[in-house]
Amino acid sequence: MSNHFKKTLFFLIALVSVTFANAASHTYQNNHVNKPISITDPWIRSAPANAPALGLFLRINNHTDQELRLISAHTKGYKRIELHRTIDSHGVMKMLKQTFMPIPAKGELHLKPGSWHIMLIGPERVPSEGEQISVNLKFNDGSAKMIKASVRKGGMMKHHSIH
Ligand SMILES: [Cu+2]
Repeated sequence: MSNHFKKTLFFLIALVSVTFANAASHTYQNNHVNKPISITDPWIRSAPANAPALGLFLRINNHTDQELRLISAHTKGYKRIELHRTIDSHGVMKMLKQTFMPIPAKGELHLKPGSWHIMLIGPERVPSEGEQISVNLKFNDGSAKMIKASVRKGGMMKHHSIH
């Protein structure tokens, strides 16, 4: 084997190894990117037939190392849908409209009564307990997630009538 040929062969082997290593890390990254966000236990609190609005709650987990934001929620049969946060302002519970909900890097945002929630306002028909409602959630990274929230009884939320 000529010296030149040996060098070329060595170079080719090195090149192939690097290519394989890249392919492997790519696969890993893609798998990771496939699931940047996971949603658990989406539910809607059951309400009387004349209720002006319904609360939607869930847990959102961010598996990336950057903050993600929930920017909107969409479903049929409501006048509008808003992102809300209930805060305690000098002993008075107030519901404030938010432009987004931050989900911390490698962290969780728990939407629950008395805290962050999605407000389904002006229902054409208030859904009954046990019904499942499809809701599409949109995030600032351009991704969207379709969830199915089941309607069930929930704990009391100190009430306020902003709607
Ligand atoms: Cu609200």
